[in-house]
Amino acid sequence: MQRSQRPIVIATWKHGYKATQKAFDTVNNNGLALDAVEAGIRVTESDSDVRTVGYGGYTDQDGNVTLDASIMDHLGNAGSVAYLKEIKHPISVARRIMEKSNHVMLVGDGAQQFALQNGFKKENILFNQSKKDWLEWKKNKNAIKNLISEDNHDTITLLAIDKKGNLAAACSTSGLRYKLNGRVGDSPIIGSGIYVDNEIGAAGATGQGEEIMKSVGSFLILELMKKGYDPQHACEEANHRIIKKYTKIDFQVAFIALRVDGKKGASAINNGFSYVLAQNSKTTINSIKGII
Ligand code: SD4
Repeated sequence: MQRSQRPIVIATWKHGYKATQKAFDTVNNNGLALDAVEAGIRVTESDSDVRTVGYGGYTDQDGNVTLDASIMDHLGNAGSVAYLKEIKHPISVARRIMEKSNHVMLVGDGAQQFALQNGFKKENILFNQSKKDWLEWKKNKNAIKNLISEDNHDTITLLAIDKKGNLAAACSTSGLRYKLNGRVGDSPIIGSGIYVDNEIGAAGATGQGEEIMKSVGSFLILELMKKGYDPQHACEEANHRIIKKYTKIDFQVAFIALRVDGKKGASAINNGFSYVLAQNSKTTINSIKGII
């Protein structure tokens, strides 16, 4: 298959606009796909308006912001962090783990220790409004029922192709709002939250992490593409495999994919999902109709 000669970036959710532009600028200026996805995700991690990524993220049930992130390059190298506290850019810690340690994944105190030893600073990442929202939620814990709403789902997942036709993927999240202390989602799990096979393409996920983990969604999409599914059908099939387990679905899962030739796919179980695409120096927000 002919590799794309033109840079392309795709991101989950419309809030990924600024991240997509940053990533696209990076690849468009001859940067690596890996640098592009990291740079893009850092934009969202710093943005307190995005309430489920980095600074500004919602807390867990105990009022702590705990972050998950992962990154993967065109050589199949991967790094990830989970349950990381008080560090503003988990995506950069994930990359440092990939590049500077013999491991793929560090969690909790160990991940924080590694970050501090590698030049990252401890910072207060609890946004005032997140604390207020948590105190409010504690008064009436049943108030959040709608797991499908965009407010509760906006992990940033970015996929990029650079001018050499190489791929990279990354994602970052504060996970599900008011999750149990210790809960980790799909985002830092290589193969679930993201996956790259530079011969085929890249895929990434957002939504109810438990469902994405149980189906190893991003790896599944790459394997389907290897079998000949185009990126759109591969994303849809990954969702169908989840849907067929249930008679009633009250959660959202969405996938995005990019093939080496530049063809993209995006699919969501429910309405409300959007993705951002940057191509030919044009960035667009695209809403997706849910499968069910
Ligand atoms: C998680 N998948 O922790 C993440 C949450 C998410 O959009 O994507 N929200 O389960």
